[in-house]
Amino acid sequence: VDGFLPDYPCKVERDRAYIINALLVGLSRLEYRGYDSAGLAVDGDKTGETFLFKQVGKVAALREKIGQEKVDNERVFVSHGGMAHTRWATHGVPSVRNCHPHRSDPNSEFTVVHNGIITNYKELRTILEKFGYEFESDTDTEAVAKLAKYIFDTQKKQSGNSLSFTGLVKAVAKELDGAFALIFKSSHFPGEMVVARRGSPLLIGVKTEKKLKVDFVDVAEEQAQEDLLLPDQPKIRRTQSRSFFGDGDAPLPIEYIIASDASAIIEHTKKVLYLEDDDVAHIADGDLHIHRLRRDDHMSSVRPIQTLEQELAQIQKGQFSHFMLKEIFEQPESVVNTMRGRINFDDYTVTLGGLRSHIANIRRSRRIIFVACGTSYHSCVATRALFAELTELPIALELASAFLDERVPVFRDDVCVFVSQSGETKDTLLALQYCKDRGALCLGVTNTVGSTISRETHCGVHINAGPEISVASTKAYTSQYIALTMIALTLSDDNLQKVARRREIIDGLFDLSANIRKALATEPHVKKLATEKLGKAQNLILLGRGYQAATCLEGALKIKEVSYIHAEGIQAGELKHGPLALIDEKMPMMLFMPKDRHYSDSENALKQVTARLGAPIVVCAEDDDTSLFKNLETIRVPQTVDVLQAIVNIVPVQILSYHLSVSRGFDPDSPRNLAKSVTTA
Ligand code: UD2
Ligand code: MG
Repeated sequence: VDGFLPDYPCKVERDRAYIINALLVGLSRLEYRGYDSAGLAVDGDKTGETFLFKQVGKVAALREKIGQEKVDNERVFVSHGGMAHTRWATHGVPSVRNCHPHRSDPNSEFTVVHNGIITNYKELRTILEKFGYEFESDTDTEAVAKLAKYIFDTQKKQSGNSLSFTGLVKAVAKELDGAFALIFKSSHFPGEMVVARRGSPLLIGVKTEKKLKVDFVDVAEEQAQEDLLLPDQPKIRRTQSRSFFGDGDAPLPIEYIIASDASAIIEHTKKVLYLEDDDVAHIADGDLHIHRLRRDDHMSSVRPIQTLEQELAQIQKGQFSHFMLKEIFEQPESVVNTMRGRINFDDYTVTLGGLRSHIANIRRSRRIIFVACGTSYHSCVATRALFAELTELPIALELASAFLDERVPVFRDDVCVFVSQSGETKDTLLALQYCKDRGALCLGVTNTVGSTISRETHCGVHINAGPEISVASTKAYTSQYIALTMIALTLSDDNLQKVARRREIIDGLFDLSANIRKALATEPHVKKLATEKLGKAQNLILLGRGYQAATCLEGALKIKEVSYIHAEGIQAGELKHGPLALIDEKMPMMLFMPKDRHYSDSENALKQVTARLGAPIVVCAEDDDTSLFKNLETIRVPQTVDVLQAIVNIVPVQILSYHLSVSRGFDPDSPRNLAKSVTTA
C-alpha cells in the first residue's frame, strides 16, 4: 500500500479536469515507491455524491481509464474534496476490487484510503458482516469504511443526534489495531475531510496566495464527549488560533494537499505540517483543525508549519541520497512489518495464516528443500541450521539454476520452499514448476502479493517488507530471514523440548528492531572505514563461522554488486584448506566474531590470520574487550540470540557496501549489468 493525495481546495475555483489531473500527478510523484494498482475519488455532480475510479497497473492506466468515462470535466467546484491512492498489495491480490478508495456502501456514504495494516480487520469484518454489511474486497481497509457507516448510523439511531465527522473518525480509530494513515470523505459531510494517523506518515501541505499569519497550528484541547455529537462547532474553533490569516477574517481561498510523503505536495506548496501519531485533522470551510485520538501530555500542543527546501528527487529519497541507503535505514520498521500480526510476544505464539492448514503436512514430510537465487538464497543459508535444529528434519539447500542443472530428485513427500523478493525470479519459477510436477508440497516466501511464485505455490508467507526499489536487496533480506525464522518456529511449536529455545528466539525477535537501530548507528564509523581504510581496496575477504557464514556470503554479494570490488565470503573453518594462502598484510579482510558457541573457533581463525600479518576489521559484540582486537579496527554491534545475530551483523556490511560504492563514484541504486528482478533464465 502506498501514498495518497487528497486535494482539498476551498473557495478556489477548479474544474473537475484540473482536480483529477492534480490527483493523478500526485500519484505519479509517489510512483518511485512501487505499487501495483491505483484509484481515486472525486465529488460527483450532486451534493454528497462521489465518483470512484480504479485500475490495476500504473497511474497512466488509471488516467486512461478515467479518460474513457463519461464525466463532465468542465464542471467547476468552489470547494472540493478528492482522494487518490496507489496500492502495494498486502491484503488480497492486486485487482480493481481491491483498489482504494474503499466505500462503506454502494452510495459511498463514507470513502476511505489507507496506508498501513489493520491487524484486527478480520474480527471487524466478521462483526460487520453479521450486521448485514456486504464486503466487496479482500482488503483490511474496507472494514474501516464500513465501520464508519456502522458507527455513524448506530449513533444516530440511538441518540437522534449525528456524530461530528471528527467525532466519528475518533470513534472508528479507537476500534482499529495496527498501523494507519487514513483519509475519510463522506456524503454526510460534503466539503469536509478528516484524516488520522498512527504509525504511518501523513503530512499536509497548505497552499494559498496570501501570506500565512501563523507558522503553526494548535492542537485542539480535548473535546467533551457531547461535543463530539454536534457538528464541529464554531465555539470549538474560537478557542484555537484557528485561522491562518488572523481571527475574524472570512476564510480565504486556500487548498490543502494531504499526502503520505512530501513528493506529492512539493509542486503545489512548500508549506507543510507533519501530523504526529494519534493526530486527527479536520478540514472544512478552508480551516484546518488538529485533534488528538487520546490525551498525551508529552505531546507538543502545536504542529509547526515547515518550509520544504529540497528538490523532488531528494524528497523521494527522504533524507537519503539513494534508495539503497533509505532501504537499509528502513529496516527497524520493515522487520516489524514482517512480524506484525503474526507473533504474539506475550504468549510466545507464532501464527502464519498462509501455512496454518499445511503445518501437519509439512511436519510429516521427509525433508525440506530450499530453492532460491542470490540474496534470497543467502536468507536460506542463514536459517538452515535453525530449521534443522527446530524441525529435526533433513534440510537441503539449492541454488535454483544448479538445482535444475543437476535434476535433483524430488518426491511427493518433500516440502520445497521457494524464496524470491519479487516472486518473479525465472530460475526459481522453473524450479517451482519442476517440483510441482513431481508432486512436492511447494511453499513460497515472497515480498509481492499476486506475483507468480505467490500464486503458483500451494501456500506460503508474504514477507511484507514493502516495495524494494534498490537493485541490491537489503530490507528484503532481513525480512526473508525473519519470515523463514517464523516458519521454523511454527513448525516446532508442538515440540515441548524446544520451548525454552523458541522463547529465547521470540524474545530476540522482539528486540530486533532496537538492535538494528543500534547497528545502524555505526554508519559514521563504517563510512570512514569505507573511504579511508578500504579506500583503495580491490579485494575483500569476509570470514565467519556458523550463523555468520551467511553474513559472509551476503556481505560479499552486496560489495560485489554495488562497489565492483572482488569480495569473497569464506567459512572460517575452511581457511587452512586453501584460502589462508591469500592472506598477507595487504589483503583486506573482515571477520565476524559474535559471542556464540563458535567464538573460540573464530579466535583460532583470527590468530591464523594475524600470524600472517592480516589485520581484519572485526564485527563483534559491543562489550567484547578481548585483547585480541587491540590493534584492529572493530565494528561493535549489539549481541542477540545466536540465530538472529546475522540479521544485526549484516547491517554494517550493507552500509559498508553502500559507502564503498558511493565513495568510488558509482550509483548503488543501479549497478551496471544488473536488473532488479531477474525474469530471464
Ligand atoms: C493474510 C493477509 C494479510 C492479513 C492477514 C490477517 C493477504 C495477501 N494477506 O496474511 O494482509 O489480512 O491475513 O491475518 O491478503 N501464499 C502463497 N505463496 C506465497 C506467499 C503466500 O501461496 O509465496 C499464500 C498463503 O498461503 C496465504 C496467502 O497467500 O494463503 C496470503 O499469505 P500471507 O503470508 O499474506 O498470509 P497472512 O495470513 O499472513
Ligand atoms: Mg493495507
